[in-house]
Amino acid sequence: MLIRRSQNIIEIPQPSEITPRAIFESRRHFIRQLAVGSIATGSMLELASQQAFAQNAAAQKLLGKQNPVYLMTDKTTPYKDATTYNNYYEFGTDKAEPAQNAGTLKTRPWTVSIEGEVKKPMTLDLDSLMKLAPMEQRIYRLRCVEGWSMVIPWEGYSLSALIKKVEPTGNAKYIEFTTLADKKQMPGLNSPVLEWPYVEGLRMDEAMHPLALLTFGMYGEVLPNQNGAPVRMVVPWKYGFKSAKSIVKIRFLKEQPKTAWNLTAANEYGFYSNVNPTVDHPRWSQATERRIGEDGFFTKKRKTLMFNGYNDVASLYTGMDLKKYF
Ligand SMILES: Nc1nc2c(c(=O)[nH]1)N[C@H]1C(S)=C(S)[C@@H](COP(=O)(O)O)O[C@H]1N2
Ligand SMILES: [Mo]
Repeated sequence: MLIRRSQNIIEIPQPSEITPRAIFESRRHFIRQLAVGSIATGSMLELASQQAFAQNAAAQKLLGKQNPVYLMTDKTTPYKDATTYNNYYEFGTDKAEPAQNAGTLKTRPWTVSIEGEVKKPMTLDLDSLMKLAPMEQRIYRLRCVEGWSMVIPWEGYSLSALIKKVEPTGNAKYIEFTTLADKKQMPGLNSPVLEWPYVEGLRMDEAMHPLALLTFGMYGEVLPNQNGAPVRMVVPWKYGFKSAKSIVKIRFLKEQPKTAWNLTAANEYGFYSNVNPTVDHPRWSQATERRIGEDGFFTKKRKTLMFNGYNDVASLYTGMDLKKYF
């Protein structure tokens, strides 16, 4: 369930599959209390975070202020699972390989250049980029096209803050993210599995949506390398591959960018790739998903929700045939 707050707290209830109603209701109450900022919850949250969050003693802390607009009743995925089951093909195609191989990624110094259809092109070092807007913590569900999902507390700010800063021209209709491709640091680049560098993109109005998060951390710490350090996107209403890791360049374009997965297999990976349980991938059903960390032989799969439950974005696609523009 996604909690949205405008003037009042508006809840968008989702069918709860396995939770007995009483527990579901009390959780709802708990979240509502959180959203209005009742006193007791600060410490309760802290307790929860100590249990579920950061377990990497060496990691640098990066705790954003929790944004009550983006909370979930779903349990957060254990840190261990979120950091050892990854897709990051630059470090290998096996889910365990990024955690094993990404130690070679050098995340400082790091710069991101912002180019193309903007009035103020700029190259920002990581610290300047991180200071551009207040760091928030948002709990988002991320759904991979392979049929699994995770729930992760991310640290970052809306990409729109950066977009406003560089002042796009009237020609800017799309935004392109290019990620690092350095053979010296990334053994996976020797494999022709994808066209390197890994490139992703969004339409401008999608990129401006407040949900689109420019992300620097998770679980109150800087991003582990395997999760896309030092800066990545998290676009929670789209399949995970749209959320590019380790971004080095952001370009504003007139035309739709050529994205890595779309170039590799256009019939399988559309440019939009909004989570949509009614449009199957040729090899995987998108109707259900398995939540990483709660796998077990008898674990029931969860129903996948339209836009991954982020119904807020629906208005971006009015009049569009989402079967055609998958
Ligand atoms: N640069 C880059 N970004 C990437 C990928 C990748 O292989 N390379 N994999 C994508 C895919 S398929 C998914 S599901 C998510 C996984 O993010 P996570 O490991 O933080 O869960 O990252 C996305 N971003
Ligand atoms: Mo994915």
